[in-house]
Amino acid sequence: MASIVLYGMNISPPVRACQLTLRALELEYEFKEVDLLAGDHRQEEFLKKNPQHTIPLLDDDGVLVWDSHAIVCYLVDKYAKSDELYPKDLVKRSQVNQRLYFDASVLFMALRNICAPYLYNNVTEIPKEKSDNVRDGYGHLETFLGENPYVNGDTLTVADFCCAATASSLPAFVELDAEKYPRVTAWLKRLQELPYYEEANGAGATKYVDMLKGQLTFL
Ligand SMILES: N[C@@H](CCC(=O)N[C@@H](CS)C(=O)NCC(=O)O)C(=O)O
Repeated sequence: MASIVLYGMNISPPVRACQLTLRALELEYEFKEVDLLAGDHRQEEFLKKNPQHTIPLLDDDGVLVWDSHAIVCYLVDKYAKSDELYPKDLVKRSQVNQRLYFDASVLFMALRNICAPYLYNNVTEIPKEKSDNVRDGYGHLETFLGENPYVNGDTLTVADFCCAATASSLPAFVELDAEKYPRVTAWLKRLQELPYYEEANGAGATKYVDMLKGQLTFL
């Protein structure tokens, strides 16, 4: 049995960010399905491992880490042959961290604040400020990218994995307008060329968008 276990569901963007990182690092891992809709994450056995009852959860031979951003950094720090995906240099790391916290606190929250009320309480009417938050998120990414291929410049980092896992799911709510956000559109296309992208993120993102698109009314 693999010593690394990832708990999750592939429709979940933060789970997919971890899968992208695991695949980029060529790590073997076991995937344990946690069905949020069936309430698996509220079962005692899961709560003992993650009292915050969120996926993804990483169990690395007994070391429990949750929050995708903490997981991807842990994986690179522990297993990567180079620090390219999560630089050790203080200044470079601070910039990658900024994008990671942006995903955690702004981009992903724009998604979660629409998705969770629908999935758990069947809230289908979405106030304009919530879809505006998605547009703001795309706008910030567009600015961060500037003329660069990746969100932190010339080099692919874990911040790309986290932001892309979320950004590729947001069209469930607001279409990514290629004319308005050409850099975001080109960046996502660039990431799609990674050999492991489709399996680690693409398929789950498509499933997520298909599941939600057309279910909601935007006010
Ligand atoms: N900041 C967290 C967010 C995790 C999160 O909210 N995951 C959702 C699924 S996409 C979840 O587990 N929801 C169940 C719950 O919060 O009870 C991360 O990046 O891991």
